Amino acid sequence: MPVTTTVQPIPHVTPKITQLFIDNQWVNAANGKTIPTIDPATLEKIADVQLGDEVDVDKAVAAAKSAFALGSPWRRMDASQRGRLIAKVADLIEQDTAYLASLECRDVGKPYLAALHDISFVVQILRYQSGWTDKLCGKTLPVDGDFFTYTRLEAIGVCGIILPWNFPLVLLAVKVGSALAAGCTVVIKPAEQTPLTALHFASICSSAGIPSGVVNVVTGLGATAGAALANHMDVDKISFTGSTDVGRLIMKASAESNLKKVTLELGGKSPCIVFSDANVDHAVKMAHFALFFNSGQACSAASRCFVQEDIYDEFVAKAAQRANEKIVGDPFNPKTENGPQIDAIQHKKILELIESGKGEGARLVAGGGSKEGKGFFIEPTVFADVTDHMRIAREEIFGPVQQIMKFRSVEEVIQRANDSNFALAASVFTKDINKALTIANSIKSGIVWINCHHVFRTQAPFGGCKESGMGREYAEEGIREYCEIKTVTIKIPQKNS
Ligand code: TXE
Repeated sequence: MPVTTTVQPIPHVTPKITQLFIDNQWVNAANGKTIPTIDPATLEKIADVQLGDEVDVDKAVAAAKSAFALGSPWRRMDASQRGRLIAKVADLIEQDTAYLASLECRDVGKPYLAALHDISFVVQILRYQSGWTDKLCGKTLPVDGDFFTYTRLEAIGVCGIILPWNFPLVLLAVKVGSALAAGCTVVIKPAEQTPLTALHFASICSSAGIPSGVVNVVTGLGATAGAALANHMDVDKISFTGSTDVGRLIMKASAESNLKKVTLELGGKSPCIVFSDANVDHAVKMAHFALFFNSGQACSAASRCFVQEDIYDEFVAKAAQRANEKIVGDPFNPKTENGPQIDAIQHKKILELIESGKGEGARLVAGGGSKEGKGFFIEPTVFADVTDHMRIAREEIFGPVQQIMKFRSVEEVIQRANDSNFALAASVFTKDINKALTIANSIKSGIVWINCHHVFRTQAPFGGCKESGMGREYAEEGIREYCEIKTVTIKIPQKNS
């Protein structure tokens, strides 16, 4: 997707808004507390935002419930008008590209160019969803007997949207845009590390004319604000992206409260399979991108790279060289390829896993430690000769650490690639279409990329199997996740087929 560098960044950007957004009002948290949000590249405080908790979540859910009440302006609005409002939100986001990309760059620590790309993708997502509002149709059904039956797609209701910090505005747009397209109302709980763009999104929704209470944002911690949403009796659905551990807590909260619907987009340990007939330079470049994209903080990161034995040594040498050349540093420097990790907890977790790799006998061929300087930087790291039982081959590292393993045959690599609790994505590099399709049909995962990786498109569904989650996002499927199907049957005197 084309991204223009002519949109200049605002390097020391600070947020215009730091309050909660409830029922179209900007308010402080009821407890009067705030929480700082930190720039992970400099460790400077960007701003203090409200530390919302259960009390604020209750108010936001009440507002969202009332906005969804029968006869409300949102419920009575034409579907086409709902679409126009979502499209208006997209237009306003596009107008604020420099501000939003700069905020995202500073709050997440992602390179400005990558942040620009995110904002451009957000606009595409919302425009796509805006076109779906008046095309979500039920069916008429030829049922047995003298009846006329049709189905209606109805909005689920109040949706709790719990977000992570790796793609804050993209994931917000995917979830909230789909929910609004279906006619739902939302309470958004951004990640505590990256709350800023969600607050600006709320102000844009208000400017676009989205009715009061339809979009609400409560910033705060997962264990309080997030858990309050997951346990709430008036929340009809939770859409969550984050860790598998918290995904389990959300399912449990649903089971123990009102059996709200749940969509989960969780961790991964995605394989990237490189056959010896592939173009090695292209495969090295793509496997590198597949892992190091967003500093390794992507759920579909290719964190198990299986390389066929004949090209293994060449691949390892080139992969190490590419990692050593990577420019890691100030996200506002246009030459920077990777910024820091999000926070001290992730930084520590990644370094600990790197040490486990060294300890378990993997061969370190690039990086291997923290990078000098203030922020949460880690050297681009590559391990070769990784075996399937090492922790770095089994656990989600979520950092710039590539694992390379050797394989011999198609059958062997299929068995090894499938030997994981996760099943989100996979990629395969080969010139042989039969091999590519054999892999595509045999790997358990929600997504397979052939001779490419991380191709995210608003028209194509995305989501995982096994412990990588449930449900799909993007595309028509993603919007249908926010709908219930109602079957209406009418007794008729006599049918004529
Ligand atoms: O995630 P959490 P963390 C993975 C990745 C990473 C690990 C931990 O492996 O290293 O998770 O990251 C909210 N009830 N991913 O700790 O805790 C929290 O406030 C309700 C993969 O940041 O799952 C935040 O808004 N909500 C992933 C969101 O959940 C709760 C992206 C995610 O936080 C909660 C991020 C609770 N009890 C991490 N506890 C991906 N799939 O892309 C926390 N939260």
